[in-house]
Amino acid sequence: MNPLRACACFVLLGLLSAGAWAADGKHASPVEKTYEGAPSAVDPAHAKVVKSPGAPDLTEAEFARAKKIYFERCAGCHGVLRKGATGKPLTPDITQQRGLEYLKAFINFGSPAGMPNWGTSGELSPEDIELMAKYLLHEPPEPPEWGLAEMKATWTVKVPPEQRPKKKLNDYNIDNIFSVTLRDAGQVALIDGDTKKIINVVKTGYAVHISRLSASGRYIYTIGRDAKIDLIDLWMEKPDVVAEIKIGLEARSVETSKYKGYEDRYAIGGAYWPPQYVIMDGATLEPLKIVSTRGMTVDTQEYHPEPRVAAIVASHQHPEFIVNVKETGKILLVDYSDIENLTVTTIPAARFLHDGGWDRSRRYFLTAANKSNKIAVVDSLERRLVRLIDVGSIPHPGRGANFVDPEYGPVWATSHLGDNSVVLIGTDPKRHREHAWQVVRKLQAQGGGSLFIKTHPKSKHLYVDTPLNPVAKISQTVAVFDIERLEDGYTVLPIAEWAELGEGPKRVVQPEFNKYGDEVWFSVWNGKDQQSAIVVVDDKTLELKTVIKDPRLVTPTGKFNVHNTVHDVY
Ligand code: DHE
Repeated sequence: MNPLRACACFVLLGLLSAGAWAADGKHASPVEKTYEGAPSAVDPAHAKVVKSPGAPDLTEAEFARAKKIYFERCAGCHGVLRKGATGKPLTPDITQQRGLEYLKAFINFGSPAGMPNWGTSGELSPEDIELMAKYLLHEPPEPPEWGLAEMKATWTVKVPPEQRPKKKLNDYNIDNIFSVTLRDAGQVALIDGDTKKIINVVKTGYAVHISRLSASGRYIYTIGRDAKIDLIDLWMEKPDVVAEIKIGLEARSVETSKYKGYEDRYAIGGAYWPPQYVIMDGATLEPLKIVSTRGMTVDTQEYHPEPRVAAIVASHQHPEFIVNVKETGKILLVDYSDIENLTVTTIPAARFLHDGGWDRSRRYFLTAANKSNKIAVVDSLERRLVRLIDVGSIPHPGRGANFVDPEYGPVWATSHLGDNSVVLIGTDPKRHREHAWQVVRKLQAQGGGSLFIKTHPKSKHLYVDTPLNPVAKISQTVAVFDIERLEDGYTVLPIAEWAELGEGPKRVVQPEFNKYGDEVWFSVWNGKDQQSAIVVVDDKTLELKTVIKDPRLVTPTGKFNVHNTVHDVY
């Protein structure tokens, strides 16, 4: 796997596809495909080779090369088992019917539906295209399972709980620390939000994805794309990793128990491969209960062998984790009060579930079923689906943004990958019943390619990023709406320009507030060998406050403020 390649590919496809957004929402734009098509962390060497009747013979070496290309370039969209996700299914019953020549043309030229043009873009040679077409006629090789024995073999407690500090041993204002993903370095930087100094750079999993906090705010949990979880103790003199485990071969999500009485007790990791989640001891990461997500899809009720675990949030209403299962379109409420006799409530939503967050009351979970162009609303108190709401093309809220609309009352907002809209959904069924769970406003922001949107209870601003927009002027800036005058449109902040970096894509990604809600941080995400930065903006004046630059800040993307992440403030 080579993250740089993915990044370069990003740029190339971005340029090729300027303006080519998926207007119908069913088809992916090339940029979006590339976003989903990052190299799979599943090591192709681990997959068992199967040669199939009806497929041309491949030597072991050819098969191995094709497998590698498939896991690096194709698995993100078509699935490890080729059963299809946002890309089409590619199982031999289908591919053998289509035939070799058809497959070669498809791989070479791509399709308007979003398949990248691997050949004509120069990404794959004619020999590799021939090889891939032949490979697709074979049965998909299956990566291994990852059960308790494999997890335990990778589980290390570096500092046992009894040897950890009994009280905070440093002078940091840990509530205002930011855990910053250094994507291509496989590290997180812990940055002091008060002084803007780097406290420590900690080695984590490959292409580390997100950080989440324990309910007390003491522990940070990070998850790598390779499914490695690292547990960082913020009470140490110099905060560092105290335990680690690998919960599968590929993963994206981690969360901790936040219900009263269970603070810091459990952690949960959700895997893409194998499709499963695992509940762990919060202080040591000892794996306690592993549950597979394989099963029937929500709509056609057919078996899916690879339903990946997407976002997980911790309920504040019950001792439960809320687990999005992407391909089956189901939301699981996993009761951790008795993990021996586990109770799981299954809520039907829509395919393909991705990310989401709480409304401001922290009772309703709003989550994107992104290829269905819907937001699902779950009432975590009554454990039921409230509504599926039609929104724009491929909603991508991150955790979304909560604020009070001057006309419609409390709302939660999402931006979109596939169009320029920002959709506001009413969230107050008590005092604004007529607007609850309705789209009350659609704002027009800079363009498609948005990933994250953010505000803070103390802020009057709504920030909308557009890092995947193919136009540099848009991907390198951010749109800001005045919440009290939404109809006035937006102001554009030239974040990347403020960073004064050299060459590179310089995508501006993921706004995150500090604890006090008076400054907002943006990553300027450059290539792995180029300089990146974090730009801090004064939320009141919308002026540049400071730029954090350091050679150690390699490809910063997500930023997680301790206070805001503990309390789900967004
Ligand atoms: Fe993410 C959240 C999956 C690509 C940055 N990303 C998530 C979540 C999932 C997910 C399931 C929700 C986790 C949760 O809340 O428990 N992301 C995926 C992918 O499958 C995808 C599309 C392709 C891949 O191969 O990984 C993908 N993500 C990206 C990126 O390319 C981004 C922009 C840069 C990076 O660091 O890799 C990226 N994803 C993020 C961030 C969050 C996230 C910053 C957390 C946002 C938040 O505020 O909570």
